[in-house]
Amino acid sequence: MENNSKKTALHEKDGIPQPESISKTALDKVVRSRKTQPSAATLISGILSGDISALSRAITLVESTNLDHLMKANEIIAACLPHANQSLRIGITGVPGVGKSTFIEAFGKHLTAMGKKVAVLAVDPSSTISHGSILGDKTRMEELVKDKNAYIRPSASGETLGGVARKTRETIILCEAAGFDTIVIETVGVGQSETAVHSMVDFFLLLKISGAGDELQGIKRGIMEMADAIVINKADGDNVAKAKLAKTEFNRALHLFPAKTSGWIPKVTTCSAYEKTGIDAIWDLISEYSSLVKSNGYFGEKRQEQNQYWMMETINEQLKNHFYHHPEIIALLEQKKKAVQNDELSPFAAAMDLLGQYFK
Ligand SMILES: Nc1nc2c(ncn2[C@@H]2O[C@H](COP(=O)(O)OP(=O)(O)OP(=O)(O)O)[C@@H](O)[C@H]2O)c(=O)[nH]1
Ligand SMILES: [Mg+2]
Repeated sequence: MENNSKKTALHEKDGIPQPESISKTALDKVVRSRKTQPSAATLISGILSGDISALSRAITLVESTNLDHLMKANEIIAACLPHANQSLRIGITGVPGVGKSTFIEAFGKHLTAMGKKVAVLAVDPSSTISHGSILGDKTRMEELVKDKNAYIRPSASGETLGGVARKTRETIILCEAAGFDTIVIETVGVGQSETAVHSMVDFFLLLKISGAGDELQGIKRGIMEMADAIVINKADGDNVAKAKLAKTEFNRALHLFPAKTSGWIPKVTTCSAYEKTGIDAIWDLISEYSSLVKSNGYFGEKRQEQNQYWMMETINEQLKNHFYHHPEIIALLEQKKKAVQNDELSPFAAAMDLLGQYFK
């Protein structure tokens, strides 16, 4: 009795043999599957034949921090690259609550109904823990999630925007090689994430809602400049008139910006993602943009420019990482920070000391 009281409720009675907590066959299966991770060649042929589970596995490798995984990812990307680039890449931004997820659901369904294959990705470096806004509200994309012609992947997590952006860039390539012809990349307007998304898409769409006649307040000039279209969402019910007014105001404001090198004049339109109205007109104007920039050569030029930009960005990112993770620099950096704080050293001199030490 005494002995028994020490035992927890999880213990079986003495004398009764303990069952194995894990079935041996199940365990063997797990071990075997771990050992037989598909090879790069298997994943490549899977992706090229449109196999979604191969695509997902490859994206997981792209997102990994394990060096072996990254090497495998690089091999896959290199093989996919000649099959990529056949899509239209659309960036969508807007403040939280503007209706991005609801819009992407309606827009995505519109596209798949037209026979397109749509991949939805996100760049949201703030969502390291929640794993991206997309996953958080997959309920808002209920229909699209179930659609076999759509693929939804939440934002990669990472410490830096540069890291998240690189993963998304590479994910675009994999999705395109898997046959997705329309890539939608969502971002919440935090930090520099809009600029990062702008530099990886062909068309940039700013989603807005009508306010109380102060539409232009608080909107960053840079974002207006980047936008190829401004779409005023929630143009339904009592909001219709206000949305129309907002459209006029945005149109007027856009005229104050210099002409775009693409030759495209940004458009303003209204929609209701909720009631699914105005969605077809948005696709029409994106198609109009696409044929314009493909015929005047801007489409290819911009993609080339973006490739160059990402090459340089990757170098910058890697150099910075290497510098800040250098053991000697880590120690010295704190010391120099203190010296600058105490006015013993100028910021410039401190930086030169650190760099001198690094390049020694
Ligand atoms: N009336 C109306 N409500 C809408 C419309 N689109 C979205 N909403 C509502 O607005 C709220 C926010 O929509 P979401 O799609 O989650 O917005 P979001 O931009 O993805 O928000 P975050 O993921 O937080 O950045 C939800 O309650 C939607 O139902 C619309 O066209 N009309
Ligand atoms: Mg959302």
